[in-house]
Amino acid sequence: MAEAAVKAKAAVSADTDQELTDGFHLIIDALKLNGVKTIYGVPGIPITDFGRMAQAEGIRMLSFRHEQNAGYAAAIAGFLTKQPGICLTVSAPGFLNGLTALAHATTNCFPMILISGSSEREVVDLQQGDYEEMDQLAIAKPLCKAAYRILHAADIGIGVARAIRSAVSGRPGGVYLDLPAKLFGQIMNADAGKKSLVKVIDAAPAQIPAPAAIKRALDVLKSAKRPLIILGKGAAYAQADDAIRSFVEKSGVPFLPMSMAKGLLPDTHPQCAGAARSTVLKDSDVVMMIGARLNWLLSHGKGKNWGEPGSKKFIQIDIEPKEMDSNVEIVAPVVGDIASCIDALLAAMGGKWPAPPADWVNAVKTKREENVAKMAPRLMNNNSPMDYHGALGVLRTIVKERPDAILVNEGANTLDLARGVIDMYQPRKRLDVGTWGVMGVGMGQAIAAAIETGKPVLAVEGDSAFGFCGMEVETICRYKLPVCVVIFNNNGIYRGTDVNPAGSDPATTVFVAGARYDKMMEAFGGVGVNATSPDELKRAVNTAMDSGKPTLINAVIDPAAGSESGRIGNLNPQSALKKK
Ligand code: OXT
Ligand code: ADP
Ligand code: MG
Repeated sequence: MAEAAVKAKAAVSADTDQELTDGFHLIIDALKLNGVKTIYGVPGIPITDFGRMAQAEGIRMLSFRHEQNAGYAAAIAGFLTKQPGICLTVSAPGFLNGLTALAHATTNCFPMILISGSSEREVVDLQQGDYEEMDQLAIAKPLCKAAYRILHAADIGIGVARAIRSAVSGRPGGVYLDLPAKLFGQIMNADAGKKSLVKVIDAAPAQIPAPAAIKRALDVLKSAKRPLIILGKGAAYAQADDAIRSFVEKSGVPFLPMSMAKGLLPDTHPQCAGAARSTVLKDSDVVMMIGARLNWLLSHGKGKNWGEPGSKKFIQIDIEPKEMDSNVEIVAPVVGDIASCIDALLAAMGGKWPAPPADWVNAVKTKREENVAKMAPRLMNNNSPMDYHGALGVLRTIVKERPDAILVNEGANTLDLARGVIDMYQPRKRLDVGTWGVMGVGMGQAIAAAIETGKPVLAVEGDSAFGFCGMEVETICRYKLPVCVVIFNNNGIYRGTDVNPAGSDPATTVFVAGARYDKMMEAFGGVGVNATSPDELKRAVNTAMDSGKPTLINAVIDPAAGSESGRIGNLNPQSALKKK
């Protein structure tokens, strides 16, 4: 099958002697022309041969066990590379499996293209019950930035170009590309086909901020008595690392990194206020956001976390004009791409810039040192079973010693505590649940991080979080990826100690006690380790990171150690009856 299909490219029409091509090859050529090197997906009707042919033509095809994980891989590939990550699925059920990841990419502003095969338009539109019938384009539309369908082989070049430009230009996001089964087999003249392809020029054009906006922003920043810079994952995405560091250092302003912006400047940098989060949010008077939104993760810029109402002025740098004033008034909006905005700010700051008031800088430093000192002894314990701090203490040292490794992190307590404990030293090394707090991103992210960067990956996973994507350990073993998965196994969601008061069924948040996730890795030829103390954990992770062999470490955590919903228990609705 595959061989016959590959040969079709060189087929010659018997009637006219013309060289022919088909939809399969035009799509592959269009993607390659635009620099696509990797596709994440799951094969099946009608895209099985497409995957084979793409592989035969040099595109790296990563076959997953579930489309959702392939989609999360594509989404994070987009974040890491600034090129759209590509996810390929079959029709209806495969498409729907990929859709959560497409929506996640859009929500997180990651460029991604979900390409799904689909059933025949004529049959779908008359609802005549085709194989995997579904109006996929209509369903995808509200969940992504743009959605397109290509019906004719001659439109493949322009369709792929539109999808790429839509994904990466302006605010990046998810794009859906619908390819009906009939398209793949359409034949056209090879020369005309080649001419119909489009190489996208300047897919994400620089968006230069207005000089007046730059001046306004600097005037507000200069007037501050207690300034703060918040770096978000948009700043990490922008890959303007040196300029951002120069700007932050020249300003002298304390900075607070959002989760995936950690490492843009090292967490150990003297201006880092990560360990003084509540203090800087509450007490600052001017806040400059760089690629961060005032959404739930920043309590919408108001309320008790932000001190007295009216006590703040906000400056915001973002590529999306509609983001301004989304939650509170932005007194100095700077609309543009972050690289251009930061360059313009640096140029306008001139040679010298006044340092922020020393009492503010010192207050932040004091609070930070207090919190770091408070945490330090908790990280040194060698308890067995482990608590979160004991286990994270050793992982913190391992990441310090291997700053170019990529850390993937999900869970509730496993996420929230790891974020605080594990310092990051380089940009785009921390990947996690993002804007939606979604569980199950871990294995897709780990796979894409290894593929796209070639660096070793340490995935720190809650046992529940891992359950959403765990079958992909087979994928990790199959492609022999340098991924070390550490499962914080506390027998459940948040804690493993809940009891059902009314019957013999287990409580809703608990899992099989004492499960051995390490055996899953062994089943596929990887290394499995059961670690019951921080010392054992440290040895096992170091061995895995040195060897680069796929490894899964079942880290036994005290089931009583976690708290409900980690650090966001306040978001759980309260029962009205309980309150009475
Ligand atoms: O300043 P103060 O004094 O306040 O102190 C702060 C910092 O200054 C300080 N700090 C430090 N101190 C010392 N040293 C250092 N280095 C340092 N760094 C910081 O520490 C504190 C806290 O700092 P932090 O973390 O920065 O601040 P805070 O206040 O927590 O920040 C607020 C937030 C909102 C920004 C932050 O909490 C945050 O980013 N949170 C993200 C939360 C999130 O997204 N959670 C995931 C979702 S939870 C829930 O929905 C889950 N589900 C449901 C579900 C989901 N999500 N998805 C799907 C598809 N289906 C269902 C499920 C099923 S979680 C979950 C599974 C959970 O079970 P697991 O087994 O996986 O995990 P376990 O819980 O481990 O069992
Ligand atoms: P975090 O969760 O880290 O706070 P968010 O995802 O909320 O970050 O915000 C990221 C913001 O960055 C989005 O508003 C997005 O429009 C913006 N953004 C993404 N890339 C760029 C870029 N290259 N230039 C400017 N803004 C960007
Ligand atoms: Mg758990």
